[in-house]
Amino acid sequence: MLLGSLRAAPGAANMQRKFNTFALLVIASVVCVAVLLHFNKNSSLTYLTENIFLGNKKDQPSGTDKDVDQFWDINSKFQKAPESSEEKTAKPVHRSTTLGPCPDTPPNLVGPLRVEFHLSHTWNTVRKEVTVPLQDGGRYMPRECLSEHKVAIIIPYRNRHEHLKHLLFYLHPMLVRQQLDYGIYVINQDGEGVFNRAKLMNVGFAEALKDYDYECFVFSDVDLVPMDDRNFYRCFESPRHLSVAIDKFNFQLPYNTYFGGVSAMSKQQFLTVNGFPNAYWGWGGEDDDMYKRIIFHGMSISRPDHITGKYRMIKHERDKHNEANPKNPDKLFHTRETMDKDGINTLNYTVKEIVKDRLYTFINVDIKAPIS
Ligand code: UD2
Ligand code: MN
Repeated sequence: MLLGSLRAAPGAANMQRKFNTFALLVIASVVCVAVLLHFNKNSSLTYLTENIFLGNKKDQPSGTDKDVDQFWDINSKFQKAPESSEEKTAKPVHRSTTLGPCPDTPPNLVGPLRVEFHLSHTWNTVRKEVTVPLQDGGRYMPRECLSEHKVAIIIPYRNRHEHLKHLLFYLHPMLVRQQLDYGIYVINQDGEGVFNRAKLMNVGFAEALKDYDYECFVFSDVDLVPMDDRNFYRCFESPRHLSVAIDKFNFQLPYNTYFGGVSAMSKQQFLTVNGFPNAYWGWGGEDDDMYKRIIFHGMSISRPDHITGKYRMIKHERDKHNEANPKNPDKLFHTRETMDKDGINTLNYTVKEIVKDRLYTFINVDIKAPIS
């Protein structure tokens, strides 16, 4: 169609007048809006728009709908016009202010784990292969959510380097998948005196609390590696026995009141029973004493099932200076009398050195051990 054909149409002059009036109205509106915008340059509307833009660009790179909603909530607090131009770019919204709690069931668990000890690692290969983002001292907290569980893992220790490497190789990735806010503490008994596993646990409890506000403590032998990441290293309503199905015992409890290997107690539960006894030097009995302390204080034991509670124990001989102590079984007849007089309230030790490795915090401690 050609432009000239419109002029020949009937009533064309009338149409032309209507069009001119409409065009004038449009131009007048545009001018009004421009004048309004000019005088409202510092209005909250402009400020909010800038903030959203900066926020989306800098702080919400992979924002979900929920993130955007929270972002709006936060920004609505800043709708007041800024006093100076610097204030416009200040106060970026940090993602941490919008982190929600981690879900009760962590999303990345894999269930049964393949655990093998035939390969020998060097410390360097373990450090390289444990790729999770740890802070010094074997500390971790999830970035994606706020963990509900502040857990210190306490490992009584002396001269078991190979075992520690195997354990950390498997444990760190599992604890990360469990979305714990955790730290690993290796409590090394200094010197050649008689070993005392329970006293080292007490030291670990006291020292970890100096480091961070832990609410839960997992006490673990160095040679026990969990075979299922659904076995939560966290605390429960009752003290928890975690190592319920160890290969060494044919994946069964050796006896019903068994509390050895790996256990978890909240800070409150541990303080209620006055911690572990300090009086069990050498091998045996200290785990049974803890079991009795728990029962005598009116608590019960919780446990995972025999599938999630599976463990492999690294094979070993009895260590030097940790022979079975024939005096220990007798002590178990007196737990009721001794438990409030011997424990975390009478603990005495000297820290000789603290080393923060990437994979663990190593605390070398003199526990005034008798020479065997
Ligand atoms: C059993 C229990 C253990 C504890 C012990 C009696 C199991 C799986 N474990 O372990 O919890 O009750 O009997 O005391 O039933 N350690 C060293 N260096 C040493 C000696 C011991 O690091 O020289 C540490 C290490 O963390 C070890 C733990 O103490 O795993 C227990 O000692 P063990 O492994 O020699 O005793 P075991 O396997 O009979
Ligand atoms: Mn062992």
